[in-house]
Amino acid sequence: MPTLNSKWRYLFMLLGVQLIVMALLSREAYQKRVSYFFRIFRKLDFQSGMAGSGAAHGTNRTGADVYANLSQLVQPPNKEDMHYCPVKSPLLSGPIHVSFPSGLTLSQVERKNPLVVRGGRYRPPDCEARHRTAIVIPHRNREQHLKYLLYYLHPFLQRQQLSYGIYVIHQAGDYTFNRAKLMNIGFREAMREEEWDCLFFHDVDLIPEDDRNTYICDKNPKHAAIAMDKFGYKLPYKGYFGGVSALSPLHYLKMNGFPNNYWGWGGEDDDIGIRVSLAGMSISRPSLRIGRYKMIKHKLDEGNEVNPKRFSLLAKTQQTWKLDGMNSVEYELVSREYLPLYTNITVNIGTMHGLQPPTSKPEPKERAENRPGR
Ligand code: UDH
Ligand code: MN
Repeated sequence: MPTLNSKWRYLFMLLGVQLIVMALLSREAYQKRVSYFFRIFRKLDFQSGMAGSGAAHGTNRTGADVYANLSQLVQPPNKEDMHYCPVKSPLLSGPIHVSFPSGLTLSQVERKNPLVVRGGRYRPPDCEARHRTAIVIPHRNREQHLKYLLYYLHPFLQRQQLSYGIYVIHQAGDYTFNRAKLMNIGFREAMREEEWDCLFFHDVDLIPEDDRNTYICDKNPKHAAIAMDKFGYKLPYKGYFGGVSALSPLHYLKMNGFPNNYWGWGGEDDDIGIRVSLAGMSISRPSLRIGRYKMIKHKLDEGNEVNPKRFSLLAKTQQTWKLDGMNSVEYELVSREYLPLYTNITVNIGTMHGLQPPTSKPEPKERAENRPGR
């Protein structure tokens, strides 16, 4: 039988323990500890999702989880203590595991990237970025691919300690697709917003597989997607410039941007490659080991049929590159939306016969042709 005395002792002990717990919780590190536990729960939650899908795709698990070690990202005590980020990011780990889990949602991607702000912008929380990169993605009717790209690209860029923004340039209507023209529009609309020092022109279906493939510009225009799975992780031919490429604003303007007159599939990437040399530059490339990409499997899209004119256009690049490009791009801005994971820019680019039609589309909010870059 406990005596009255021992009851009081227990009561005091209990109170003491409560006081210690409260004192611990109220300390500065409380937040860190709570977020640490949240991160563990999120990690477990996601890993269970990925495990199922990896098996479903029959993939061998190679490379690191693209979100691994991003939990190291924390705010410094105050902003004045910020220094430039190191030349080589300590967050890099090399090969990244890429698979395509079914059931992934955009809000899951949002939750995995709490430091990404409106419009798909990010800057490292703990250091001043050395590079400011805009990603420009030509897009129509590939929402599923976009979701996967965002899932991988956000942490990939964060690992590289870049200041970055993601722009999706969405072609309105169902007239023939024009990838290169959408890139020109992306260049203008991105540069209008910020002084990016590098632009990555990025197909929506290509997922980088190695985080040492840094999304920064070189002295010369860079072809980043040098080793794609669909070409057996080799360069298909010497002048190939498709998939993912990186140009500084100076490079871009020097070659008068990309051609506007390739409607449908094919040819425009070779034209861009030719422009690089016509403008007196050469193509730089990462190593085959690092410039690796997985392409999400797909068929040729409706509205992007193979362009039968591509070879005759290519034969004339030397005569046309100064007349057709950034200095002649015409389009109507339909909308600009600052979404949580990217800035969506919807444009009417017309057809090979000009901007009209389509007329059945919603009234454009702003006319943007021939306006200066900023
Ligand atoms: N794109 C769209 N929507 C379209 C067409 C193209 O968003 O309707 C964009 C997208 O960013 C895509 C890029 O343009 O990644 C290039 O188009 P693509 O992916 O069709 O080009 P790719 O060279 O096509 O990958 C290869 C033809 C696929 C046929 C394979 C059959 N086995
Ligand atoms: Mn593709």
